[in-house]
Amino acid sequence: SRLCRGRDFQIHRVLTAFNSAVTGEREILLERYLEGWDELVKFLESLGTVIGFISQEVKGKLGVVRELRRGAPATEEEEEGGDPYRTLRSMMAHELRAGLVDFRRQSLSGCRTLLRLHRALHWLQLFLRAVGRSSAGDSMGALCSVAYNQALAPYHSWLLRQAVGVALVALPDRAEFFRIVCGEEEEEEEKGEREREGRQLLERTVLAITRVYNITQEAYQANGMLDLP
Ligand code: 1PZ
Repeated sequence: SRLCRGRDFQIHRVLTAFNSAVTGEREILLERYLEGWDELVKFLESLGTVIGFISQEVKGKLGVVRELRRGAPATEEEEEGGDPYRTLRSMMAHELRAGLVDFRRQSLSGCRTLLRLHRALHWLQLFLRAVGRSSAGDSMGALCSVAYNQALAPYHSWLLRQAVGVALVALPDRAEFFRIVCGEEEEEEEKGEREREGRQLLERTVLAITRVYNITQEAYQANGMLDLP
């Protein structure tokens, strides 16, 4: 096993973070949501340097939301001692009230920033579902780009789509993918077991992500924010 296990990607941490991001009132806790993404960044970083610009992009978006959160004292209208960036809905209410959300041109809001992560979560949902249904020999790059074309490409420029196409060619193969997701037992006979466990964890993770995605989607829809520039 590895020396620095704790810093490696662990899919169960993605599962835990996204599961605990949803409260009984169907609120999304931003801290947990961002933690889920932190773990996904570790996964991206384990895929190698060509994917580097994608993890940089995600880290940048996470940084923007965290920076806004740090710099936002609760106003009087908001709960006493309350953190306006505690949940997705409180962030939306706060930024709308503070006039931070620009519906016509690009602005620096948590709402427009998290919307990019939200769309990426859609991509991830589609991709992981496809991976779960895949069989040995299927190309990860192909699964990736089918999901990309559906979930993200419509929001990206032609140039960016070409760059993504190049990056996806450098993706590891399916076996390597499962090794990253499920840990690395060396014994040959453990491979089948590892893949079964991996599939189960994948399924549960997809469910957790789907729940977060659907609640987030409703909140953006309710505020007419699905197209924020
Ligand atoms: C498993 C391999 C990963 C494949 C990733 C699939 C393709 C993702 C392509 C991401 C391109 C990132 C470059 C920057 C794009 C930005 O212009 C846009 C819009 O932001 P704006 O310019 O409006 O501020 N950013 C995004 O669309 C966010 C995309 C994040 C993609 C993350 C995908 C990985 C998810 C986790 C995987 C474990």
